Amino acid sequence: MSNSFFGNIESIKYEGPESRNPMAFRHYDPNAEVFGKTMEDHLRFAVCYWHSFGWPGNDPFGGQTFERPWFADQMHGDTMEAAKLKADIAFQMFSILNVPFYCFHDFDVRPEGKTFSENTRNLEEITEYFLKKQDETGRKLLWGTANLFTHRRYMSGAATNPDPEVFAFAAATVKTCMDSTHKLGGQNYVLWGGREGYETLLNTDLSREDKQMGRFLNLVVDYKHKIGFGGSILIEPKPQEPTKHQYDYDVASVYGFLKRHGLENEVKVNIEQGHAILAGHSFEHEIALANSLGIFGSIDMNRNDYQSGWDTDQFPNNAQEVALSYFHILSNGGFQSGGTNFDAKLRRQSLDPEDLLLAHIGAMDICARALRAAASMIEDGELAGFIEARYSGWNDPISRSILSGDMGLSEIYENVKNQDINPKPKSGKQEYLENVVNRFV
Ligand code: XUL
Ligand code: CO
Repeated sequence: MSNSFFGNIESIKYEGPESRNPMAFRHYDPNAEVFGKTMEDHLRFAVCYWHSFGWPGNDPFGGQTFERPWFADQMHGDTMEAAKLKADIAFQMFSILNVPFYCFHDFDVRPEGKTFSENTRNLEEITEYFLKKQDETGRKLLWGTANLFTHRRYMSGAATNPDPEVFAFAAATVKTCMDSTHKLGGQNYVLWGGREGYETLLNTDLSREDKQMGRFLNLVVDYKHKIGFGGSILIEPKPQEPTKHQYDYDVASVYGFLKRHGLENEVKVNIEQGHAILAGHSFEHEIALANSLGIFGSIDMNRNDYQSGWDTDQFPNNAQEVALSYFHILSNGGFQSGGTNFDAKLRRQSLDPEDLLLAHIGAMDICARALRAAASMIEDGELAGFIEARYSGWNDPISRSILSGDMGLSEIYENVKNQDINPKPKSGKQEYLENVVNRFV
């Protein structure tokens, strides 16, 4: 194993806001108490395997820029030996950063086999290896997932493929990934339907594909109960890219889908910042909506470039946006099984191993600052108090009977006429509330 990948850096420590050491945290102090819990327990950070250890630095116009000792071109191909070296360095990085969790797709961690059985054997072997690494380092699995989008067999979708053999292959693959996640003590299992959508309606039957996807998710939920997996099943919404239109467009569409298939009490959402932006929403909108529908699960923390229009998966660096996101997460009681997974990648010019550390240090610091700001906003109470007061008119008996159904349209009409009701508009106070937020960020 290569101990020298990160040079002689052994661990990143909290040094406080005044520190100028680039290899130290200025805000993330895992043991600091915020709002009755340690920062570590609030934020539940996870490193994602695919961007940090799998991605070669390519973009639509250029190929590999990164050189990594575990890449196929440096080893003798995509081998188990390479997968184990990758795991050694990945777990080393989790420890250096003191990140408690990680997340992976099967495709990120094992060599790609020629057959289903070869894939399964490879996944089982690497799962055993991960178990040992988890024991040695004390790191834990936030979630596992199956990559049902890279291989050419999935070009027309996995669950929504017109070919039932692809559906079956994908379902069997998910079973193996759930087994691996369960064995590793994973706290969630994620499904992101990268190709569950369409390129053109000219070749697509929407109602069939919805039924197929509903059946697929029911199979997953049944299997979760069968094996006694105690974690949450999470769907990750995204509106498009790679397909023109993805069915799990946003939190609202996912909720409609879950209701249609009787799964709204079984499945929650993993919300990604960049996906929210692609859907034309803000991150906090998606989180707040998931809270109000009772399906909030976990987050993929990153940021999209606001000009490029792609899913650029950058590390977060906007304190205010991140603070408002954690404000909604904390207002809802904080993470249960979920956490903060950095689904973020370096820029392709960031070649040095230390760039991986610097990216995570900055991201963890931004989240820590944002967490403190969010906790202060809640402790202060002014924002919540304003909303409470804004709707307080609904507490009177007549307004209550409108909502409860006791008053119908004719009774409402009689009341407005008899009382000569004449509403007086009140200010929404947006600028004032934005100023309140700025007191804390
Ligand atoms: C793709 C994406 C995925 C999911 C897991 O945009 O976010 O990496 O997080 O499949
Ligand atoms: Co994601």
